[in-house]
Amino acid sequence: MSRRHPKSYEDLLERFRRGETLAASRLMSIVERRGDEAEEILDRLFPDVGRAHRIGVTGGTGGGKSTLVNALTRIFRAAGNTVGVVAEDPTSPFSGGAILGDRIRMTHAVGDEGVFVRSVASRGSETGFSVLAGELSDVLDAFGRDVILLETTGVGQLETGIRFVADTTVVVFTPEAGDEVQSLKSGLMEIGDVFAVNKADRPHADRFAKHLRSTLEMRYGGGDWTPPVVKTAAHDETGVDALSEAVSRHRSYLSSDGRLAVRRREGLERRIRAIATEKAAGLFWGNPYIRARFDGIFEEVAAGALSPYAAARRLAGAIRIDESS
Ligand SMILES: Nc1nc2c(ncn2[C@@H]2O[C@H](COP(=O)(O)OP(=O)(O)OP(=O)(O)O)[C@@H](O)[C@H]2O)c(=O)[nH]1
Ligand SMILES: [Mg+2]
Repeated sequence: MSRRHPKSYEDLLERFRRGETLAASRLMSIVERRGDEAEEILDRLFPDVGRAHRIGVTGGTGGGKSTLVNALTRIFRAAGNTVGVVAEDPTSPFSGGAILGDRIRMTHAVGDEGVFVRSVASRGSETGFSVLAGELSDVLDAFGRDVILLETTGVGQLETGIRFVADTTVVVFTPEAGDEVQSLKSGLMEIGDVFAVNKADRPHADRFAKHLRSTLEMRYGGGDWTPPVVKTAAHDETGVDALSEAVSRHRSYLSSDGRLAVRRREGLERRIRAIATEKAAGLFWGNPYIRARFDGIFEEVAAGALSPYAAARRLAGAIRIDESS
């Protein structure tokens, strides 16, 4: 019982505020587990959040996102920034994330207190990875990290959520055959503030980059910001300086005319809605009235006497009756 008492993290918060990496790591574990304690911690940290530049790095599997994040880390460190990294690990619940350590080769983090790396299993998250990524970023932000790099896989229907967490979203494409058509049609086109054509050491990189540039020019040309396209070869860090410059230019762009504030407001709104929806669903399924009636209604559907929609309407309607009584 006493472990659940708020006092159990009071000491952690104090050590966190003194800059202890281990305390930050523990707080992130609590946030990752979610629940009341996680919420209280995030409530407490919120006033200290908002200073860091949050950079999302997303794209298809194996495109070189981790390699780019590692290279960008070196560049941001060299410029005097502290760095936090949150990397989504899409490992299935079956393999349990055991190979996590091998997947992310953060060589520029080794032995450097100024770099904090956290990999997170994205499995089992109903709101997608982005809400958790935002919360973990809050912890790193309150910890005083200047730059936060968020690696997410840009696959699946929740792929675009990172756009609402990151100030700057870097979309990573590769020039591989077949990607051209697929990539340019994907939701990733909508969310990139900066595009990297990685594995530029491979054939057709120029052609792909040109095509991407003209597509973006058509879409955004004449506007305030046309997303730049940077060719990179992350494995030997070619072009990564140019990529970090493009990211910094986007940050400057956001800083003028209150754009950053507008963007963050949008992100916060999304986040509140996602959390509230999750809470409402929890209340619904935890409601004694619903619990008591579910089995009976379900049996009616199973017996063919009621349609699934009619059953759901009856359940949802019951909440209203329950609340007004
Ligand atoms: N030839 C070449 N290989 C690269 C380049 N960048 C990364 N790689 C290699 O591509 C492989 C995948 O790189 P990662 O950085 O793990 O890619 P990722 O997008 O993080 O992969 P997931 O997180 O598994 O989706 C590794 O073997 C890298 O060494 C590049 O620019 N050129
Ligand atoms: Mg990776």
